[in-house]
This record gives sequence, C-alpha cells and structure tokens, in this order.
Amino acid sequence: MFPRVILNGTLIKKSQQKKKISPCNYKERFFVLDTQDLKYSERRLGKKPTLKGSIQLSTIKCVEAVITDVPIPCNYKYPFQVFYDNYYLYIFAPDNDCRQTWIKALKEETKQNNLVTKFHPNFWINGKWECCQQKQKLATGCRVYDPVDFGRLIVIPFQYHFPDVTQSKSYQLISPPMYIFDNKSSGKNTKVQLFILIIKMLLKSMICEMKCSHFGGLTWLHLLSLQGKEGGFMVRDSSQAGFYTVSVFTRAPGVKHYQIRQTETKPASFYLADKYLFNTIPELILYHQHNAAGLITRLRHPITPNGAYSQEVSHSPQDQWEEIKPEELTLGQELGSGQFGVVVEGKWREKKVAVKMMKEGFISEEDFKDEAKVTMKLFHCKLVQLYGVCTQRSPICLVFEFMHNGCLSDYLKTRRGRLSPNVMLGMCLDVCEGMAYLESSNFIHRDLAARNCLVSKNNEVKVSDFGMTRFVFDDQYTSSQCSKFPVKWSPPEVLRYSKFSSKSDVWSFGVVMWEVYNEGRFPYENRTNAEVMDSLNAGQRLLMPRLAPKSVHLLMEECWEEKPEDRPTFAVLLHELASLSDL
Ligand code: 4IP
Ligand code: ZN
Repeated sequence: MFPRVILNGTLIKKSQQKKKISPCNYKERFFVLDTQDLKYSERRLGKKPTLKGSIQLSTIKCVEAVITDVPIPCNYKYPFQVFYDNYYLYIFAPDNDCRQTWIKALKEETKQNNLVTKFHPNFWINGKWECCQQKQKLATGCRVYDPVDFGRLIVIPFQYHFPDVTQSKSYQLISPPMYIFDNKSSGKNTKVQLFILIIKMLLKSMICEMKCSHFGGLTWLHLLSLQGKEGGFMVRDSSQAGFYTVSVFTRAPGVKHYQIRQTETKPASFYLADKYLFNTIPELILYHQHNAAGLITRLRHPITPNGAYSQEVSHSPQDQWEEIKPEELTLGQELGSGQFGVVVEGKWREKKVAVKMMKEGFISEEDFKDEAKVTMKLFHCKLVQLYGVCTQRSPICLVFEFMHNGCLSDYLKTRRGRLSPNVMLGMCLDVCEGMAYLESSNFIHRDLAARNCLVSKNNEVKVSDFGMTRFVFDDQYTSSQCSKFPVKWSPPEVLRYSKFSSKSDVWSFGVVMWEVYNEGRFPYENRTNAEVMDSLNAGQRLLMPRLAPKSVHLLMEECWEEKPEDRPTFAVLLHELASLSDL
C-alpha cells in the first residue's frame, strides 16, 4: 500500500550527533510525516529538495514535548523529541500549536509500537539528562510517558507559556503534565470496576428497562460513578452544542453542573463560577483543582467516561507517582524540624534526599496523597522537587531533592556582611522564576517566605513547601487570627477574607525580597501580629532595606499594593528583576 501523507511543514532539527565527532548544529528541514516514515529534507530555492533523513515509524518509542528552561539557540523555540532505535531527535516548532499538532499526529501513528513507559522531559545536554541528571543517555526516563493523547471526551493538555521575557534566557514552555479524560483506559481500578458491576447487576435485576438515560449529556453510569468520591468531576459536552460542562459530585447536594462560559472578547477567555478568567479550558480546570473559587468544592478527582478515576486508571498508581518503598529508603541524621515535622537526611536509589516525616495527625493524609500526584507534576529547576511519598508507614514521609545549604533565611543570617547586592538579586530572581512557574500553572503557594526556600549546593535558591498549608488540620496555622499564621508575609485580603491567589503570593514575594536584602532579618522584628495588621491597615509598609537598591525597593512596594490587581504578576516581576541584573 502506498503511504498516505499526514502532515508536513518546516521545522528545525538539531543534529543527532550519532558519531562522537558530529557537530552540534540546528538546521531548517522540511518534514513529512506519512503512514510509514518521518522524513526530512533540505529545500533550497530553485533546487530539488534533497532527502536528509528518514525514520521508520515502527522504530519510534516515544514522542513528547521537551520541557526545559535552558536557552534555545535556534529561532524556533518549541522543542519536541522523537526517540527511536537508540537515538533522540530533537525537533523545534515555531509555536506551541504547531508542536502540539506534530506530537499529536506522531503519537497517533506510533501508539501501537513498542513504546517506553517512561521518558525524559528535558534535554540530553553536556553528557547528562537535564531533568534527572542521569549520565547514561539510554537511562530509563524519569517521567511517565502517556502515549494516548486524546480521548473522545476532551483533551486537557496542561501546557503553559511563559512570556519570552528576556533575550538572553528563553522561558517559552513549562509544564508537561497531561490530564487525559479518555475512554480508552481499561479500568484497572478494581474498586470502581466492582462498583460499576454491582450497579449494572442492580439495574438488570430491577428488570425495568433503565437504559442509560441522559442527563445533559451525562449517562446514568457516569452519574453513578461520579457519586463515589467527594470532588469527583468530569468535563463533558454540554447539552447546548459547542459548550462544555463540568459536573462535580459532593455529598450534599449531589452532582452539580457548571457550564464553562466564555467572554465575548477576542480571543475569548473561559470561566466557571466567579469570574476567574483563563485563556484555555485546561488552565481553568487546573485552577479549580486547587481553588473552589465559587464552586461547591474544588475539583478533586478527574473521572473518565467509563467511570474510573483518570489518574488511577491509565497506569498503575506506582507509575503515576512514585510510591517509595520503605526498604529503599535509608534514613540518616536529623537536619532540622519544620512546622510539618522532622526533616532527616536520607538515601534513596543512590541519591541523597531530604525526608520529611510528617507529624502524625497534623495533616489530612487522604487529601495530601491525592494532591501529591499533582504536586509531583510540577517540575521546575527553581522548585524543590518532590520525588515521592512513602505512605506504607505511619506517619507518611515525603522524599525531596536534597538541598545542601539549608533554608534561605538561615543561609542569609550565617553570611551576613558577605553577600553582594548582585548575589542577593540573583536569589530574588531564582525565587521569582520558581514562582512564575507556579503562577503559570495556576498553583498558589500560600506560604512563601525565606524559611520555605532552600539553597542548593551551588547556591541556587529554590522554592519549597508549595501548597502544603492546605492539608494542615491545626487551625493555629491556617486561621489568620492565630499565632502561627504567617501574618507578616500576608496581604490584607488574606488577613481579612482568606482570599489566596497568585497575587497574594506576590505580596509574600515582596517580603522575601525584603528578607534577602536584610540578610535574613525577621520582618517587623519587634512587633506583634496585631500591631502589624494595624500598621498595614494604616497603609504602612516595611521600610527600605539598607542594602537594597532603589529599583529593587520600588519592586517590593509594587508587591505590597493594597489591591491585588494593582500588584504585578510574577512574569512581570521576573522581567523587571532580569532587566536589573543585566545592568
Ligand atoms: C550534520 O552537520 C547535519 O546536522 C546533519 O543533519 C546531521 O545528521 C549530522 O549529524 C550532522 O553532522 P553538517 O551539515 O555540518 O555536516 P541533516 O541530515 O538534517 O543535514 P542527522 O543524523 O541529525 O540527520 P550526524 O550525527 O548524522 O553526523
Ligand atoms: Zn530525566
């Protein structure tokens, strides 16, 4: 049979460096994907195209976007990878839509292949994988590969963009995690299967002809399967053609439906209950997975049309998130204790790690376990990486990337008088980068402070403990009126109405900058929380640190604008800080 052409277009490819002496270069090539091969050729004006390479589709083991923040040296900034035989081909698309189109088509054509189960989300660079630092090019990947890109219902690819804020650094793309609401999952979750089976039997035994009747596009079975878990939700076609509805289950009053609405602007923005606007539906869903923001509950558990919880079906739980076996974990000396419990040094799979042993009864373990899966999908070099969770022992412990230089506030204190303003600016930039990523993932930190940032071996600062306060039971920590609440890092709207947002994180970031330029001093040193609240209400703010340049202080003040909407976003702050560091 003759091959059928599926897709073609001009892309840039990096040389594969098959030989040790091969150069590293980037060439514009005309790519053609047909039902048999992926071919690329050189096209020159007035000349016949010359074929440069051809990859048999049957040899492809993985096609996936490359998620990176290393600067990309060619004009097309949206990389993806094709792993075949033992080679990695990196291809760069001019924009994200184009990249998605290629990935989608290639995945579709190769889904029956002998695929990898895990892949590397970042580049192979300078003799190691940028994502996991493994030094073997053919080392097993560090992220679960999902070859099924789309289901019948709706595809929710969580791809975020950073504005291209500087020329020297490019921050085009960020997060790889994919939520797929497909109907291909085989339903390995036995509990759900059993549940469905019982329902089916019940329906049969009732003899009555209860065919799957429809409730606004949702079948009986879907409705029933939604009922299992508080916050179970699905995105489905609305009864109104061309619209989508989010159906979510809570114990009372049962299933609620929210139509995804669009603004009349061009391009349209999407929103659900209160007017929190998003450019895409996936962004909207991700936001509401973390924030109820007007919904009856936040969207906790995605459910596929066949009634299974999507995160739990498409792979075994071990594949979805790393369940760390107690026997693989060696514990060492204590590093310190935080609000969640003791932190000890540890070793896991030859890696030095930090293990947080959660205080028993301090957090909601059930909620946390669910959420850890989401947290593990946040992946950025300026975030302290969560490797996995060990739930087989009590209390549960969290295994994190080891950060040799401890927390930022101690680091600053022990180096007083020795840090130059440039180094301080670099620290602020690091934190800002991590936060800009969280912002672009619609993830709110809620407790950003220098004590919750850590410093790596090579003095890089990374953000840690994001979103953790949501699981704390102890209201001493969670109620703004109580002694342990981080009042000195919180904006007025949080203190008054617990209104958390990325903009409340921005306020806290202003305080972190203040801490940095005050070499780890405690903000409002001698004042009580109540006095701080009073002075904030009177419009007063922290004073300019002696070591801070005027330009940096101005940024702090912008972070402390009374109204959240008047504060800059992290993306803007990043741009501002980066431009200061160029001077
Ligand atoms: C070549 O560099 C081109 O980049 C090739 O790409 C590439 O082949 C070669 O890599 C690399 O040496 P020069 O043009 O400077 O010789 P293309 O074939 O698109 O022209 P790949 O294998 O990437 O197609 P090696 O590893 O094949 O040598
Ligand atoms: Zn990796």
